[in-house]
Amino acid sequence: MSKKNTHSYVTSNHWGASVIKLDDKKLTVSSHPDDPNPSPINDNISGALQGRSRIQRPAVRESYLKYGPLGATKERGTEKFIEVSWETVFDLITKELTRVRTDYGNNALFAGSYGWSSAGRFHHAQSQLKRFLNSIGGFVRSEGNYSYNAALVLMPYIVGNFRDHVKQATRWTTVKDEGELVVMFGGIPLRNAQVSGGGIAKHSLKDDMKACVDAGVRFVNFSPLKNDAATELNAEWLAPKPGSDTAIMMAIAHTLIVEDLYNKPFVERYTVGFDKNKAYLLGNIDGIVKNAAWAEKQSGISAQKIIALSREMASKRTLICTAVGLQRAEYGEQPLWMTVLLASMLGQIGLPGGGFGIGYGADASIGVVDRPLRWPSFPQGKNPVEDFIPVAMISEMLLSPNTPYEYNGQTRVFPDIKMVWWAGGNPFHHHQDLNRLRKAFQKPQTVIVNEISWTATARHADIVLPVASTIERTDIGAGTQDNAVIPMPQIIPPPFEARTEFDIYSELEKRLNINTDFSREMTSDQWLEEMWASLQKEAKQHKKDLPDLSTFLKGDVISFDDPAPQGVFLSDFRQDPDQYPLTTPSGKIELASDVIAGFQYEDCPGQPTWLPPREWLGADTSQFGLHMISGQPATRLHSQLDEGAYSKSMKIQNREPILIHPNDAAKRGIKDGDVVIVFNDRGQCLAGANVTEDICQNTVFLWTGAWYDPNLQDKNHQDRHGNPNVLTHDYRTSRLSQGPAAQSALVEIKKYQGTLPEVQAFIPPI
Ligand SMILES: Nc1nc2c(c(=O)[nH]1)N[C@H]1C(S)=C(S)[C@@H](COP(=O)(O)OP(=O)(O)OC[C@H]3O[C@@H](n4cnc5c(=O)[nH]c(N)nc54)[C@H](O)[C@@H]3O)O[C@H]1N2
Ligand SMILES: Nc1nc2c(c(=O)[nH]1)N[C@H]1C(S)=C(S)[C@@H](COP(=O)(O)OP(=O)(O)OC[C@H]3O[C@@H](n4cnc5c(=O)[nH]c(N)nc54)[C@H](O)[C@@H]3O)O[C@H]1N2
Ligand SMILES: [Mo]
Repeated sequence: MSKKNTHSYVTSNHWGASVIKLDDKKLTVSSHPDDPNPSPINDNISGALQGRSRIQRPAVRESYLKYGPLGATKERGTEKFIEVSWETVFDLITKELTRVRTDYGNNALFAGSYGWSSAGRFHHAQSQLKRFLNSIGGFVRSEGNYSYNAALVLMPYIVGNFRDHVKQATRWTTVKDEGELVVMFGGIPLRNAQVSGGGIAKHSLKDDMKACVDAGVRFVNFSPLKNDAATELNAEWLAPKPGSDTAIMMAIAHTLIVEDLYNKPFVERYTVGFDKNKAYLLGNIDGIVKNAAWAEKQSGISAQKIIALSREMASKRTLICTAVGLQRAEYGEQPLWMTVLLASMLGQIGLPGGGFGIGYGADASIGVVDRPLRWPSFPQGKNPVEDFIPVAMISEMLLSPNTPYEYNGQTRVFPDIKMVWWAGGNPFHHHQDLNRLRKAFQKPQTVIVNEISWTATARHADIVLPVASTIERTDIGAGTQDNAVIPMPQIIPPPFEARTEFDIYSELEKRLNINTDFSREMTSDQWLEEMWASLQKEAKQHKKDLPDLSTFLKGDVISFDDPAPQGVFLSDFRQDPDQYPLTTPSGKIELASDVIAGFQYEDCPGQPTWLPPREWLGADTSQFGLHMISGQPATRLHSQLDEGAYSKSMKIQNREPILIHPNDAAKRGIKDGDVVIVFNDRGQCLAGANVTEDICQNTVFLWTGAWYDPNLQDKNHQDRHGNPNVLTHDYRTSRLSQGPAAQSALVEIKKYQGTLPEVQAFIPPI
């Protein structure tokens, strides 16, 4: 693309490259012309970054400012903030960091700081914070993520490192050429594939999948939501009870056994433990035969359908795709392990267009493109504190210091945290059971949050630092799994008194009167030059000459060759399992695991097991009759830029939409467009009813990401805006992975009566 005039810039976000025109302070954001399927999330940028919710100046919670960390009187999240100078805030932080480290040590400082922050290799919020804290003795970190924690912990025991495997996912090009059937659990929602960690130059998934359909590949979609499969796929839609996929997969496996349709040589050569699965599926262990009739009772999918599909899967080149959304539920390990068992029984792992893939659709790059070389990054340094928590145990850690917990075969003890510092994440978006998190957030003596906007997390802090966003700082864009580098020039200066995080820590480094390990006494421009030079060197080894940094920043996307356009997952292992063993204990696929069995967790035994969740439609639904799913929003990235135009355009009377089936709505006297109260024992929120046959009965879908807006005058702390995490529980997947388990929650709904309260989430608390 050529630049139209001096005020037109290319930039990057997690949802893709875009072109921004600056016309006398007015920003116009459009999609990049080379992107075949650009994301409309771009439309949120200008409205949100220049909106009312932008943090303008450093701010301190009123009673914290008056009485200090040990004297603050009121609850966090209830008070007004006082704007102060950078001078004042730097003094406060310097003193408090020194006090906490001297009195309690660095392991009283939690800076797990989970969250997606923004694209850009240098101004990455967590890397900046972690490097700074590492230079002064470290911090307690968090391990894993909210996306696929069960997979991160389970998969190494049974197939290998999950992050590596996601990159090696079988490409759609091979499905087009060799595939015949794709069976999706949780679909492959194109709305999710708008996004790719670190950015993506071209959204090709839609066209790649469409090419498969044109080549005659059939798609089957097990999902509560019809449009988890794009219309173009003409997928057969089967809607099981949420949380019952494991039972369906077991019945398919059972059918393959009793009809002698499974691939014995594959199971024999490439796997261990199958005898245990066979005994379990045939009912020889617990007396329950996991046949199709049994699965029909659990899932609502007819036995006949399950048997017919089993036969079809065995007779065709079949790819099984399981969405990571399924494992974000109680016992989330089980559908993963069953996916691997099923694919092993079909015996097509390592063949083009066959086998399995977990997480297709969770990121625009999976099965589409990969990174040809290591992109430069801002080094975090070494953390002298060894302690960590599994990421989704944040409330538990703050509420129960010094108590033991189990995780992945270890018994660990929670640290006693006195200070929390969060940069680039929004726990009051991402964590479950927000009323519990509110209580947990009262525990530390000091909470610092670096933010662009007045999110609920910023409102629950003591000290809030206003930071620059992507368009207000210079950076180098490159997606973790993309084959392009994207310029990210500074387009406008940081507004009001916002500063880059690099500047903030460089200043603190001086005041703390310590070493200069953080900045190395370099400016951000010098760091960028150094990072760019290292990329130029790497690129040269790949026979690619890159321009100098300033030319790059003024220019356009630079693409490299995709390293594996015809990649097939585990093809090496299939070819020669002795030469290319897996990294599992046996080197083979572990359909039963002695190591996991040795942990003796009844919530995650040593082989795939049917464990009905505490909350699902198979449990007691007399009080709360609807299963609530809360997946990723089409109109934004999580909670980011919720004040933007596109995000707001889909809200109903300013509330987040909740999808509900016409029969469920009629039963409750609810009409399309009504505002409803969604409630259970844990909390309540308002939402806008979207009555649609796209969702199966007895299930509702409330997107994540509406900014938490509790009415603190109300005894239920009713959220006025539609945040599902006031309703989700904080149980987690199992003791093995301690992952978030948001998708297993029961709720009830009624029509809202009376005058609607105003949504206040975007009004600054100053
Ligand atoms: N119920 C339910 N809950 C879920 C999920 C679900 O399916 N259901 N999904 C989970 C998943 S998979 C995930 S990954 C999480 C996502 O959870 P998060 O990653 O925490 O969500 P984001 O809204 O992306 O939060 C990023 C925050 O960083 C801020 N930010 C952006 N750039 C910068 C920067 O440069 N510096 C600083 N300091 N801040 C910046 C943004 O303003 C925003 O508030 O949510 C999880 N929560
Ligand atoms: N637009 C947009 N895209 C995003 C994100 C975003 O915030 N916005 N977030 C990104 C991130 S961080 C992640 S981790 C990925 C997440 O990617 P996923 O985890 O794949 O996304 P989800 O929307 O949580 O879940 C996918 C689908 O699973 C279905 N599902 C849920 N429970 C069940 C079940 O029990 N059985 C079956 N069969 N289906 C079920 C839901 O209908 C849901 O639409 O998305 C990424 N993409
Ligand atoms: Mo995620």
